Amino acid sequence: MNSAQPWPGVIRRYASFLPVTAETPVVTLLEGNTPLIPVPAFVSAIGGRFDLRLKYEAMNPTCSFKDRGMTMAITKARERGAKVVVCASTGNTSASAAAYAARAGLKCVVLLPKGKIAMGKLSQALLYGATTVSIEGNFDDALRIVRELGEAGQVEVVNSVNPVRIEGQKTAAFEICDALGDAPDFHFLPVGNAGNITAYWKGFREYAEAGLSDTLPKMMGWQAAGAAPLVLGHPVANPETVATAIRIGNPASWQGAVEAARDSGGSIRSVTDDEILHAYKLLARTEGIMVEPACAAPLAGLIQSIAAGEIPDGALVTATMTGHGLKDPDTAIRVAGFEPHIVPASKEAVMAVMGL
Ligand code: AN7
Repeated sequence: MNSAQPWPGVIRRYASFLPVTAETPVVTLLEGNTPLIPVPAFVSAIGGRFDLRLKYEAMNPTCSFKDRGMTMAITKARERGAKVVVCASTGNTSASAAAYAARAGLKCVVLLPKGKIAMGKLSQALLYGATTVSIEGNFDDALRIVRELGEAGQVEVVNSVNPVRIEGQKTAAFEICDALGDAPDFHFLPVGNAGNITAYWKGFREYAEAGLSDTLPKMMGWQAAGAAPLVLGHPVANPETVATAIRIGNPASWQGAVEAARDSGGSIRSVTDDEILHAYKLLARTEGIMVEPACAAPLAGLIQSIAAGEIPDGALVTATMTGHGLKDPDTAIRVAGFEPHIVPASKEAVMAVMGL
């Protein structure tokens, strides 16, 4: 694409890789084209000797990677003449669905696990005008109900069980290859419902098959220890983790995730909540980059991989930072470890705080 032209969103940019035609009524908020940020200070703080770049998906219109799949899902829903879209969500899918449905003039219904949604995400679904339903259960319960609604045939399901979601999300792998000139050696990312690891692996393979990249990365997926069905090899009935985005016990794209790890020579492993929060704070303090807790799972995973001697010196490593830190301000304030100093409105009082 001519770099002098404005970014057209992921569907128009990568149309030849997507199930669209010239007549498809594209619904876009100009998602994609997110930065790939080098983070040398973080790498040195964790004792690595490699080049790490973060695919900062927080820069999408609703501040998560979900917008790549949602532009596809809502576009196809409109093409098919659907009137109502519905999804289950740990928060980001609902924010994205609500935004793109508003843009398309479709009715949107989101099913959320009661009390386990980060405040930023809930605020988005509500403000975009989605009918917001709190299920007295977890994400897996909500997705089961959504599948049942889909089978009844009156609504369009926009969860990643809808294959066009995966198609849209694979564009992030294309962008990484475009930015680097080839695929990285390793790609790290968080795994919840497992759509994204499936999508990235598909994207990396399709770009290589098209001759636009030469190599394939090892796919390194990370779950939270309290919600690690892919690591344990069986569904988890009551998943728990501080990283509510990936609080999922029975991932829909189970098979896709297993294949991505196996076929790429990578793995899917887990990190504890303590490891997640350590990496979350460390990234913020060393690089000035705020991500939501789920994104810190692959960062904590990198620390494990360094200890295991898995990352050769000089390797090129990418990691997806799937959502913005502002999605979950409560966790940020809790983890920060201090609160504002409250002082009288005088220069002297501020100087005292500064130790002057
Ligand atoms: C920030 O929004 O499942 O493995 O319902 O929000 O593709 O599910 C979110 C998942 C990682 C995991 N990081 O991706 C939902 C939802 C963030 C996320 C994941 C999610 P998948």
